[in-house]
Amino acid sequence: MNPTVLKLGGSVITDKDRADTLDGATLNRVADAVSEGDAENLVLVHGGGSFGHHHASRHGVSTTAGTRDAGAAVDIHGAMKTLNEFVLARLHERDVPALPVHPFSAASRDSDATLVLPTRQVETMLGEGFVPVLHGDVVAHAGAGVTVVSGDELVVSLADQLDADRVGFCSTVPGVLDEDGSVIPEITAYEQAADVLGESESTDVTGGMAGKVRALLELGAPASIFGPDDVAAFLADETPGTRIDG
Ligand code: IP8
Repeated sequence: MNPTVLKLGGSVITDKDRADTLDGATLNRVADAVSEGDAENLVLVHGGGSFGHHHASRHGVSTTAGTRDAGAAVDIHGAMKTLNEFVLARLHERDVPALPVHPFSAASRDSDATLVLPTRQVETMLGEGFVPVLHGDVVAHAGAGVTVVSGDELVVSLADQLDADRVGFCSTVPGVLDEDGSVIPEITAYEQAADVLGESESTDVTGGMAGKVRALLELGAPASIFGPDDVAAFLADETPGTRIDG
């Protein structure tokens, strides 16, 4: 069985309105679902929420705007490591054998911004029965200093390199919603979602739901976008929320 990659959205596990603040209740619910589900061959990735994004915007750093200020880079990275420690602690409390993987120490971008993410350590951890937990971070970027790498980019790269069977995105919403607020069960082409998502073809891959849908349509594996209540169903091999399969 090939790995499953599950992203926990930063706004799911943190309180978006307060810097450096967890949404502890939701993180507990998600950690419960992971501990009760099938954690074999599972790779977790979490986003930045009010930890990474707060510090990145304070320093004016994004996926495209870099910094050459080492202190700023370490500040953003430090916030993400703190969040990662919280996530690991909640998983360890539930006996999930989670290990940290900090992309800053391993990944980079080349001068055309392509992400280079080594995965041998992740594969070895999986082979030894651990659950690697990566996170959105900063990375050295040729020609730009240090830029942000989003958890979504990490998921796409991991899914591709590990030949993942399934990819899940736990978001604050229960899926991709149509005009009436109902979950669209399946998206197989970008045009299907473009109207309701109201974003242009040029949307950055890390920018919002439209960009996410487009990146996921290009993945070799089916992906699902669902809310925190559906993590257990996803790990039980169901396809909650919106299934995206190009
Ligand atoms: O929340 C962003 O990760 P994302 C990470 O997955 C930082 O976009 C450092 C802002």
